[in-house]
Amino acid sequence: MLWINLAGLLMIVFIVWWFWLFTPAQNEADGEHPIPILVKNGVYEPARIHISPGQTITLSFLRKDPSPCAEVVQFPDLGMSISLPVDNSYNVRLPPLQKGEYNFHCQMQMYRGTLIVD
Ligand SMILES: [Cu+2]
Repeated sequence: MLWINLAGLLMIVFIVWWFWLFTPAQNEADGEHPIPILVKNGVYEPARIHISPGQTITLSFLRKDPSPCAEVVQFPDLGMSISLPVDNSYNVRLPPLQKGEYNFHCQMQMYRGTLIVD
């Protein structure tokens, strides 16, 4: 009897998690949640990020590469240049963007990424 109650409880927990708690994690580009970007081994991960026009988006850069190459991330179209700390997430808030593609890269343009606003 206890078993059945326990199984039922687990089922409820699972359903709550699946329908209410799990869903927001999929909507990373909805403007509420920062989009994590890993800076490691010469690449931004992900390097192509889809976002919606007119939304205020936050990118959360986690720089794992201590080399000076990875230090600065530049958004030339937005006139932004940001120094990233090593091993600490750093949030970069972007202004609302119009449709189009916006490149971002390190100073030497070895790290490269693209924001796709569509
Ligand atoms: Cu570089």
